[in-house]
Amino acid sequence: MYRLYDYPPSGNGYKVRLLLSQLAIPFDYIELDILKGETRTPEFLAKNPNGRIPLLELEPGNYLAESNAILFYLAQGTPLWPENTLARTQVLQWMFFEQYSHEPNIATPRFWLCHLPELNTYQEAALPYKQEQGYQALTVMDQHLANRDFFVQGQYTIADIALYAYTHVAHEGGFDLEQFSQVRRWLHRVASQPNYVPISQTEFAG
Ligand SMILES: N[C@@H](CCC(=O)N[C@@H](CS)C(=O)NCC(=O)O)C(=O)O
Repeated sequence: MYRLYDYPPSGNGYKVRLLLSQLAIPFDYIELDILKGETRTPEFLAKNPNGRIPLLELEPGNYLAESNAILFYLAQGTPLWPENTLARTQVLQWMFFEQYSHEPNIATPRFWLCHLPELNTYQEAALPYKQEQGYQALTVMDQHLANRDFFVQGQYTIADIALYAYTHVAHEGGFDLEQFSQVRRWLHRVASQPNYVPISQTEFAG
């Protein structure tokens, strides 16, 4: 059985939890506390030298890191990974967008504001810029969704899961989604998918 190493508030970890649940794939859930450095121990670094969750253990000693790579692996052969090459490439396009333009600007303010006792001088100075960049990413998403139900060819895919994870908790990073009506409608569509689980759920049938 798969074993997922994760930190419960993590949106990157949630992407994997959500997909495993939607595909009804059982898994063992191992909680680590990143605030206590539990991903930086020699034992964990032997599993993932990059010292980060999520980490999926496929079988004993065989690990996959990087949330979107894990989504790609798990979605093969399912409707969440489309059949045609252009659609597949568009899914990857949005997943790369998520990692470069979205997650660093929306997840990071959330982490700073919700999980750190106080901001250091670098974080205080960088926060407004990150939030401005985050709003730009949300604007791109809102425009794209103006005439679409989901990000790629009208079909629910792992691109939606990748982008949903931190968008639906963006308010925790100081973002107001009021002006992004298309994004808000899409959030409801994702949350209505079969076998949806909320980010707060960390109990899973193994
Ligand atoms: N690009 C990676 C980012 C992973 C990441 O930043 N994980 C954070 C939690 S969301 C982490 O493990 N931080 C612990 C640390 O850096 O020590 C992914 O998508 O999986």
